[in-house]
Amino acid sequence: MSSYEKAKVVHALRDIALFLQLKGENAYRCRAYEIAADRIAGITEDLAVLASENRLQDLPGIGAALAEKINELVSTGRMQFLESLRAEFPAGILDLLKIPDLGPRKTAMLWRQLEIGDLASLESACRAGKVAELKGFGEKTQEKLLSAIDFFRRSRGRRRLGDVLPVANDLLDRVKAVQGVQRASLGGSVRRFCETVGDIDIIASATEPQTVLQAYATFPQVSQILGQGDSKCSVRLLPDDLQADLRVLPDEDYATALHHFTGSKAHHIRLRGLAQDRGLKISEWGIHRGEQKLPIESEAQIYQLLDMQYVPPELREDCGEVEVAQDRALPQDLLQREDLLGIVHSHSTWSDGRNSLEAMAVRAQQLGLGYLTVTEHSQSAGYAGGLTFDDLKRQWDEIDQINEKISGFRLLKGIEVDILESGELDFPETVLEKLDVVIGSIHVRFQMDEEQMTKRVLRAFDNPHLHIFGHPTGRLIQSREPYPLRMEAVAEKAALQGIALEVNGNPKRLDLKSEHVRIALEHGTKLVASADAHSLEDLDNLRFAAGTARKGWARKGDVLNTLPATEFVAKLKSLRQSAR
Ligand code: DGT
Ligand code: CA
Ligand code: CA
Ligand code: ZN
Repeated sequence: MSSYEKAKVVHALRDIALFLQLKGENAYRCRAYEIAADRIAGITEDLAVLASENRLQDLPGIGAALAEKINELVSTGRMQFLESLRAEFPAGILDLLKIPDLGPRKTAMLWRQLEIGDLASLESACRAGKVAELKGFGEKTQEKLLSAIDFFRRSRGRRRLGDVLPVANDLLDRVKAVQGVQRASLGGSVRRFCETVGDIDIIASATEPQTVLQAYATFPQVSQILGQGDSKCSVRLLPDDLQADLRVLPDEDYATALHHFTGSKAHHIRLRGLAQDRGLKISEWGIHRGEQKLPIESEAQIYQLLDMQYVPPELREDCGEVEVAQDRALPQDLLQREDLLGIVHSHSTWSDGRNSLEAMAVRAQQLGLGYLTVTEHSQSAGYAGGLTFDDLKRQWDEIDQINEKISGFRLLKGIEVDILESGELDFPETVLEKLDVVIGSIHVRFQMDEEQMTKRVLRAFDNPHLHIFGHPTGRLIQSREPYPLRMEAVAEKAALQGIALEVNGNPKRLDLKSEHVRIALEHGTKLVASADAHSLEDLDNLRFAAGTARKGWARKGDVLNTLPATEFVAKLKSLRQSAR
């Protein structure tokens, strides 16, 4: 019996104690499981032997019933009692206990009185002020819980791609600068453009891997070395303990290693099957035919060997790409950041943005873009400095002046109009018809059921002046659940009515997410890839929008802001007109 399995028993007993406390069982019974867990943790004899000889119940604190449960777990790997307890609660409830300040007693109160069963529901209840109203909690505790949730996510959970990508790119640049490095790339979930990632993976080749690994371990951003071997070094990074794995190999192994450590695991499992059919073996160590290792210089060659098209990293998730690549039907014109010619969604100091219109225009032009659509919030959006019709008219004067001043670039007149609870838009048609670009978004009144919310959105699509549905699900990654919405129905009607769906590139949103992008495209819906810029720096969000759209299999032709300004505006209008 390994110590791992002893740990498993201890863990199970502790979980039982927690679940019983959550159920409000008497303290004595709960305590009995904790005592038993401590007892097992302390034994030096082999647990499997104790169990097989029926000697567990001789241990002080362990009765016949408990001994039987432990026997069951040791011999079958499962414990019915624990599984039935687990089934009574939401999967995320034990996560709550990892938050400092939340013991079993308080967690039980949250569960029984507010049905809070995971971090997401705890967070939304805190934000709605409901937790502060419970006896023994209060405003202060509620505040503390919110920041504890945030910290928990950052330090132990997965991280948002938007927070990790800049760190990963810095690290990669540093690796490339180490003497002797021949090739280097990001790998893993970061290279696949997953919206959250567990850690950073970098793959490099060099004539002397050891020197590179040693240099890596002394990079200034390294806070801790987790492990170092012949070809790998794992570290934690400042400031918040993000893990980063570097693998360095001789150059002849680079392509297969890059491919292996890019993943996903699910994609690889499929490829391994295909390789077997051809008498090949794919592994971390390369591609072998019998004992012979095949020389592989590029990832493209791996797919050639398997008689299929090259699969770009973003698509390697085993969600249909293998079959389609075998049929040689993968899109060859997947969207790239460079395909985007203009910004669709932006805010300036006129509403809740940080920079002036002119500054935004100048920066967008520097980024190589041809236009920027100004889409401030609408009149009822008091929370975000919404504009009245009078404000809009004054803004149009300013836009006209800037457009005269800057050549080769255009500010477009737009609005991000609130979709009200009824599904009506927050400006009359007489105002909306004067604008080049109308984005409709939901910013308030999220508490509707799926039927109501879907109806609200579909109703908005009947407004003849709406062009784009903004951040369609309202989610904030790891902090706010999407509102309930029937995406199939939304995509279908959007296609029918000629309304584009936004792929919002704010790295906290990524909304539509890539899975929804695919649903939208299957219905023939058009997309825009937007920055939702509230500052100069946010203009760079375009790369997150492009990457998310691409991961959802979007091609250049599916995305309207790959068109130049005049054609973009004309297309928005013609899509609506041909629908009616
Ligand atoms: P993450 O870090 O959780 O966001 O996701 P990944 O995909 O970056 O996973 P990670 O860092 O554990 O490993 C990087 C890649 O290495 C993974 O995508 C595929 C490959 N890999 C790692 N472990 C295994 C394994 O046990 N089997 C196979 N086939 N591949 C693995
Ligand atoms: Ca990873
Ligand atoms: Ca890793
Ligand atoms: Zn918005």
